[in-house]
Amino acid sequence: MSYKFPEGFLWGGATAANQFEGGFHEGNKGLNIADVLPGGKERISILKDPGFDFEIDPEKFYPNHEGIDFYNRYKEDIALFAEMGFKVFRTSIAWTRIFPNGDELEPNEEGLAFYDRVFDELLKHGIEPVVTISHYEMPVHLVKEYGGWRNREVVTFFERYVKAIFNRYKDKVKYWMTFNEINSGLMMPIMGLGFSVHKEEDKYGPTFQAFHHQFVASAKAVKLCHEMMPEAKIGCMIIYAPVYSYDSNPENVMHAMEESNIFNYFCADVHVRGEYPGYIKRYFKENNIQLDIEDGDLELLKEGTVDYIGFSYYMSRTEKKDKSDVEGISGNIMEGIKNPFLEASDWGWEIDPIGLRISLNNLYSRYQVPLFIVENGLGAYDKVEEDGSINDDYRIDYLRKHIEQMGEAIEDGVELMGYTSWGCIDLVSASTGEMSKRYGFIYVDRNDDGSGTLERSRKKSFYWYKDVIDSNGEKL
Ligand code: BGP
Repeated sequence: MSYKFPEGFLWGGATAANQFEGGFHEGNKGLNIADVLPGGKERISILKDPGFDFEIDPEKFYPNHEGIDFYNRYKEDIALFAEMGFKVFRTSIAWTRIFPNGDELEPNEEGLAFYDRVFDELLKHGIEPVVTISHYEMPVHLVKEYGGWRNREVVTFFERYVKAIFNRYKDKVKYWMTFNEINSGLMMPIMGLGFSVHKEEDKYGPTFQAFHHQFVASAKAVKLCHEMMPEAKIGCMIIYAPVYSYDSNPENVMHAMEESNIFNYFCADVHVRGEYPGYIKRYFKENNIQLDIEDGDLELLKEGTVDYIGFSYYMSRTEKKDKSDVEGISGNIMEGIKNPFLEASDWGWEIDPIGLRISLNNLYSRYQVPLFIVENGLGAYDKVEEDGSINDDYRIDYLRKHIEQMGEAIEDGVELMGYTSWGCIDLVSASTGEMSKRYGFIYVDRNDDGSGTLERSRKKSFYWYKDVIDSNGEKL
């Protein structure tokens, strides 16, 4: 069956500054959180239990320092995106390139000039940039000196950063997003909140206070964007994973609903509806959480609601109230009960294309705002054949099945703006810090230990995706 995607559908790929730019010291860039994260098992344990120092150990390898060197190779990479026919390219701006420490008064010209070069190059090829303002990073200095997002002052620094980038790129960027996967902060405080939660007793109250500061910061960015760029669109960005009940026991169904409220909807409710939902107020009351909300904050949340929802979709989750009698946990970071109907990636992420149609319908029926899938894809080990080819049929199969479900959801009436598959060029994995968890259409010769030529080559999926875009999704 072939699907009809709307005219002007935004096909493309997605990346994040800290995972692919490299050049961590170039152009006066300051240190950000990703720069002090090691790779491998050590990273996963830090992500699960944040709390460590921020010093760089000269003996250790830090995968994000060089990334895949997009900083120097952006022209070559953008030419490859153009060859696939990308309409849009999603990336993020590194806060530390613009304000190296985060609390300076004036932006760093070298950092601003770098993104000018990138956006100009994209536009030259007819590719619109889609820009995440903050993707899993913040200046280390702001965390050390101010305690990250727990501190209200950080909102002021963020606002200064946002003003600087809006001012500079207002004629170049039409699609913006505020905080990447803001809701994953519930699972990974280290990323969502930038190392701001260190102690067990700090986990809840300060986490929600930090969320409040991010909501205020986001609303300010949205308002500013609307004032400065009336033609532009600005969205939130959440991670979405439909939560299935383990069985039809109403206790478990209710539990799945509660999990979904907190995980999938809490942040989106504030971003899209501009107010704290009832279930979270109840949660605050029952857990004795009192937020410090300043005068005008609640009005601001109402005034700064987003134009669209950007979201990532990788998997669904299965939940049960009492897990003591179930065997098998899925996932490496976001854990759930194993779903016997689904297969999983090598990292335990359960592959569920129909879950994407469910997600699209859930989100659209709840909010009635345009949706934009800004991440989706299969992390896999790739094998380079002797002749240099990479036959990633498993990736094609994964993407095809997900795009088909997007087609179904569009038939269901969902308003979908576009699709940018994650890691369109191989890059450093966020959860493992490794290169070997690859998502790309473009292979990058770089290994987990930092060896490799960094040479780029086209995988089989490169040609497949080119055809998908060429045919506006008809040829899958
Ligand atoms: C999302 C993040 C990305 C990205 C992706 C894949 O959660 O927004 O930054 O990395 O997941 O995750 P991983 O790199 O761990 O495979």
